[in-house]
Amino acid sequence: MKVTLAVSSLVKVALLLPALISGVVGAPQPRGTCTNPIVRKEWRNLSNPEKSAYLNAVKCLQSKPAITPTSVAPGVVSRFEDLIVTHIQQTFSIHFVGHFLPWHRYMVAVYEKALRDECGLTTAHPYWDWTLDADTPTSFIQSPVFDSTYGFGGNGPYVASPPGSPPGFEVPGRTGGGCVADGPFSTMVVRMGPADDMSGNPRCLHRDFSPAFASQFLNAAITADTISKSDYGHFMRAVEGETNFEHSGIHGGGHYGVGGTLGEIGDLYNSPSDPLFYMHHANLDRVWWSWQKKNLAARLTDISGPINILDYDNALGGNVTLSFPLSMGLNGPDVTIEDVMDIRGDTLCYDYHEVY
Ligand SMILES: *[C@@H]1O[C@H](CO)[C@@H](O)[C@H](O)[C@H]1NC(C)=O
Ligand SMILES: *[C@@H]1O[C@H](CO)[C@@H](O)[C@H](O)[C@H]1NC(C)=O
Ligand SMILES: [Cu+2]
Repeated sequence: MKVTLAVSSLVKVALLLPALISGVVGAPQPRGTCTNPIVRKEWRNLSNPEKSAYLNAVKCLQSKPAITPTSVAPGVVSRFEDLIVTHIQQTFSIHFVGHFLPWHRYMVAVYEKALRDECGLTTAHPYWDWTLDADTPTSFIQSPVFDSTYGFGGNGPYVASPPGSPPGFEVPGRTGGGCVADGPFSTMVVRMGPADDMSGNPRCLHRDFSPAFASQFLNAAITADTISKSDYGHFMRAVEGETNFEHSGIHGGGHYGVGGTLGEIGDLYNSPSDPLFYMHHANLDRVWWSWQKKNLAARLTDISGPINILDYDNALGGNVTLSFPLSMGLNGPDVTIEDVMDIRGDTLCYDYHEVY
């Protein structure tokens, strides 16, 4: 069985070779190995020039033309938006499913590759360890990630919810909702969304910090508890939490802690419009890798969870398995869950500076 899997994955790598991801598989290496992984670091462990280079690479991607045809997404303009389109298209098949973590692991890797290959990034993708900031609501808003020079900028000014908003729409304790006024993305034009609208709605980037919510769901204790789960099924459900604000997991903690009700990163479809999306998801990936590393032999193959959204009792279908396909649309080659189980494997080739 083991041999069969190894052979089939070698065949797959060979087929994909022309399109292979360079930050993901280094060219001079023998096929099927990852001997020199790039190392992802926490934002505050980058030097200031490294921070600026990363932010400039993101702006570069935002200034390059899209590869998505306008027949698919009429309003798409930039290369940065290509992955947003893919995320919007698959929203209901990549969240609250077993492959939520594998799909988003692959998404961050594909984004990292685009920043490196197309925009000259020389470091690995950084991550935001929110546990360093989430002790209190006040410490959260003071995170260096929100710095206006060496960070992603901060909150928007307070804006009331539109009249007639449904109950349950308000993220508890939200404080913003307006345009991000400082930092490198204060002049950014957001075009995709809201929700699944891809017709192009040019507007500013919004944030709606909900500091108490962030502190509640991104702290070190909840993260440690998540990583303590004994199998992938329980681990995955702890990461995603429930679809309400009372029982969010660390995933919702980042999305709603920063995006609240009115910020793009709080929009289930359009969340990758905020560049912080990738900083948050890189850390969620690091949480998964931290969990995997606690018993790597078993957890490089431990996968389960529903194929269909929220179908935890398998009423609509079964669980995903290692052969389940993951698509990044036009942004990268199709892979399977098996291909992304190991971040130092045949398809991905990166590591984390520190794990939990
Ligand atoms: C990252 O930076 C922090 C704060 O500057 C420092 O305490 C820590 O040792 C650094 N971590 C590594 C692995 O260099
Ligand atoms: C699906 O996975 C869950 C854990 O994620 C597990 O409890 C359940 O038994 C699995 N269902 C089947 C049919 O194997
Ligand atoms: Cu997502």
